[in-house]
Amino acid sequence: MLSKEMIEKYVIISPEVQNAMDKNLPIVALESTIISHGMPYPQNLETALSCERIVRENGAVPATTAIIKGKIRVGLSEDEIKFMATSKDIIKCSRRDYPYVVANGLNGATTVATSILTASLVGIKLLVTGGIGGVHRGAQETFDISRDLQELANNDIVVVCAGAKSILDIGLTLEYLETFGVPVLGYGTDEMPAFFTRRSGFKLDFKMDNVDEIAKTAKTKWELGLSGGVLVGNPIPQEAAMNEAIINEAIEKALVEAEEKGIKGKETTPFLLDKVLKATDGNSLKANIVLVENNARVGAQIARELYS
Ligand code: PSU
Ligand code: MN
Repeated sequence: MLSKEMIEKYVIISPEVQNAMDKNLPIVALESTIISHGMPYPQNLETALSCERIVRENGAVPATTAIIKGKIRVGLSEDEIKFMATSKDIIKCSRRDYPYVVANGLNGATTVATSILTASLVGIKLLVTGGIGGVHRGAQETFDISRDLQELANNDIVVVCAGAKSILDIGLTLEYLETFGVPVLGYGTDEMPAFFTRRSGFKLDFKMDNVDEIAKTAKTKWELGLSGGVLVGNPIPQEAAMNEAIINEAIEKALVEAEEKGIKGKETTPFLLDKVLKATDGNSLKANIVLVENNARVGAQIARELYS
């Protein structure tokens, strides 16, 4: 955690989140890259607001993270969320970009990596996202491994996601997490979910049917001095899950197009997300919204156990 002095210098915590911190109420951090770069307007705005509402309805306080005019923000107002959803000059901000964006008074959307980092600066223990970044397909050649995995490994936080998209190499992503000691818990499943679909074919070691088991695992990890994160794979609700063949075809095509166009680095994930969305006539966007909202609900429930 940052010292009080450094929090004052660099961070603005919203009154609602500050009040929750003072009273030790459950807090759920939410990322902002999904708002600025992961979904089109107006669904990005609607989803960001509905996730905040769902977190509140489930007894926790939402803390959307971002960098606005160089200030690290924990908890945004509705107007600020709208700004993140509509402004064109928002940098997708990973750890590498973070000090530059802050030092130069710029606007940054926090990825899972920098949302974890931001949450940890102020001591928040849980983050909700849609899908995490991971080891990209072909990473053996490109070295493209999302910073999300390292931040997850290095910070004491529970991250709730709907698994990883098969734009990534899910098997290698799980291997990487194992190397860095991150438990991956399947909520009601014994497989790593694949974001748009409930199954990926990759088995998880731990299936948990109750949120208190998840909170207990995280607490035990930290009490034992085993610092670092815990990843929860929460499958998309059955009724919203996509047809596996259709989504896989869209992903394969998007990967070929990215290769042909020479898309690299931080552009890769937003490029693939956009192509998949277009190839599925917007159906993938509907699925995406349902799964994020579902994560917000489960995340708030886990947070309540964590803080109890
Ligand atoms: N996966 C999604 N939607 C997203 C992202 C990932 O299904 O919006 C975003 C998240 O913010 C994640 C980031 O942290 O992309 C990963 O980017 P990269 O692969 O460049 O590390
Ligand atoms: Mn990358």
